[in-house]
Formats: sequence, C-alpha cells, structure tokens
Amino acid sequence: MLKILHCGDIHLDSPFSLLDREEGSRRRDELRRTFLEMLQFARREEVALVLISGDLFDHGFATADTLKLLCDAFSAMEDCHFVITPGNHDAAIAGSAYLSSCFPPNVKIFTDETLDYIDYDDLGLRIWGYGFTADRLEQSPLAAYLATGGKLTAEGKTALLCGHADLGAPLSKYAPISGSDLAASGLCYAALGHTHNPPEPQRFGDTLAAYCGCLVGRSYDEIGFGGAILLSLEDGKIADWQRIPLARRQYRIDDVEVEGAAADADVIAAVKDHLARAGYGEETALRIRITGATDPAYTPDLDAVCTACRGSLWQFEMQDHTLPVWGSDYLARDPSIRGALYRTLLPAMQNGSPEERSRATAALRLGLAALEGRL
Ligand SMILES: [Mn+2]
Repeated sequence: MLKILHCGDIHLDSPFSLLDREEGSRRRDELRRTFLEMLQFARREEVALVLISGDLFDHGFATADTLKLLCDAFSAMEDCHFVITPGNHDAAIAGSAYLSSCFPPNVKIFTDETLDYIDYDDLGLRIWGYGFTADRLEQSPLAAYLATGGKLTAEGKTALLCGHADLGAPLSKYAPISGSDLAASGLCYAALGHTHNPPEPQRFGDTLAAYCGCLVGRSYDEIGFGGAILLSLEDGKIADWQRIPLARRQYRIDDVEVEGAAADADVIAAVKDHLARAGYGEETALRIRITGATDPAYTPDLDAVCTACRGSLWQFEMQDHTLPVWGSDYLARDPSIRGALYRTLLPAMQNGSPEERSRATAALRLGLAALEGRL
C-alpha cells in the first residue's frame, strides 16, 4: 500500500487584513502550526509523497521565518517526497521563494507553465505538474500537452497530476482544465487546488479528480474543518481515499427556522435547541441565519439573541432572513393604511432580491410599529 497526502490552499502568512494586528498574528501562527501538524500526520501514516497543489503561500513573498520552518520540516522528513505546484497566490515569479530559496532535495517544485513530469522509480509513480508563473494561467497546460499528441501514462508507472486549476470552467483565468481532457489523459488521480470549499471528487474516465480544499478556513467564505486528502494506492490503482480534517477550528453557517416567532424568547428557544443538537463549542465560529415567517408585530433583537445563546462558541453572529408575514391574513384584508402598507411591501418581501427583501421587511416592521404606536 502506497500512501499519498494531497493538500493545498494553505495560504501561509495570510495577512488576515480584516483582523487587528494581534489577532492576525495569532491566526498566522495557528496556520503554521496546523501545517506542521499535517506533516506529523503524514509521518505517522508513513506517507511516501506529499502533493501540494498550489497556494502554499498567500503571495509570492513568504517571510524568512516561515520559509525556514518549512525547509526544516521538509528536511526532517527526508524519506518522504514533496511536490509543489505553485498557484495563482504563490506564483513562481521573480523574487518568489520557489526560485530563490534552498528547499531540500526531497522537495520538487514545478516552476514552469508547461506540463512536465518527475519520475519516482522507487514508488512506481510519474507525477505530472505545472506551476503558475503569474497570477493567472489562461490556457490549460493539460490541453496544450494533449494537443501535441503527448501521452501521460507510462509503462509500469502510476501517473498522477498535481496542479492549481479551475476544473470545468472553460473561461476561467486559472488553468481551465476540462473533464474530457482528464478522461483522455489516462491519469489515475488529479490532485487539484484552487477551490477552497471542495466539491465531491469527480471521475472522468480512469481519472479521479479531487480538490483538497483549504487547510484552515479563514472566514465564513471557507466552511467546515479544513484538511487534506489521504490517498492509498495498491497495484497502481486507488484503493481508498479520505478527507482528513486537520484544522482545529471551523467556520459554519447554519439556518434555523423560527416559523411563527412572536418574541425574542421564541427565537432564543429555537437557536438554543439547534445549538444543543449541533454540539458546537469553542472550536466553532458560527453564523446563524434565522428563517421563516414571523409575527408582523415582532422585530427580532439579534444582539439579545446572540448574548443569550453564545455559550462557549469561538465567534457567534446572527442574520435575520425571516419575513414578518406569519398569520398575516388579517393584514391582507385590512382596509386601513396598515393593510395598504402590507399589500404594497409584500411583493418585494416575497420575490425581491435579498436587499429588496430586507428593505421591505424592515419597512413593514417599522411602519406597523409606528402605526400601532409601538415606536
Ligand atoms: Mn487558494
């Protein structure tokens, strides 16, 4: 059994520019620590090869400390091979660590846009790869190679591809690789990077194409525990693959339905019930979106709900996606100005864009409160 670890989109030394300096520095430390923990995992699993499919760094210029940490860690695993294929956030441009630093001999870096390969005779592997040399790569290196009549399979070797790519997005500026080219390639596995929230791996002919996703989520745009893919090969075929969560923290966005809510107590009860079932703790940054039809006379106080429900969560925020139309037949029939207000705003609340919905919802709540003397 031959084990390969596929990781990417690590974005070491991310600036975390939305956070203050201290928190940004803490998060960069955490990212580096998780990367080292991933290498410890690879060592425990006796992984023979680590594929890093781009965006190891967040930009071309990694700090000297981070580079030293990496090179020391790679050197300490001299029995393990590492392959790095630079992506759009860590392109092999002038001044890049990839061109100037002394990575140890067990690390191979693809620094050219043209598809090329490295043979690992000891492992029976041929690893194909390419690297971004700018912040975009508008042609598919795989398509260009296949167009020359080149073959990717090799007698007696299992052929794998490692690269930062936008699979199935022909107009993408980030190495638009197509499923039909993968199907024609005869590759066993395509280790892809670029998509931080990884979709399910897809099969194209003999090729299993997988995104590893990011190692550690950095915001609500990157959901769940990040990690890597552990691939096991037997007799030149994939015997098993699994996602290994490695991040210590996660971002999550959950919807909680509060149909019929008429007071904060109703919302608090629904959110607490959801949290009790989900079992999140200090490892989770949670955004809850409350949904459903609520009493027209009720305006949720999101701060109050947050304070009541926060518990031990790492971060907690709420968004209101409810519509104040619960039991609103009386408003639909109301001949007074209240009914007119409701009937005017209802189409935008039900069919408008998210902004129109939220504006119409706020207008109805405020309008009803004013008309009913609750302001
Ligand atoms: Mn990335």
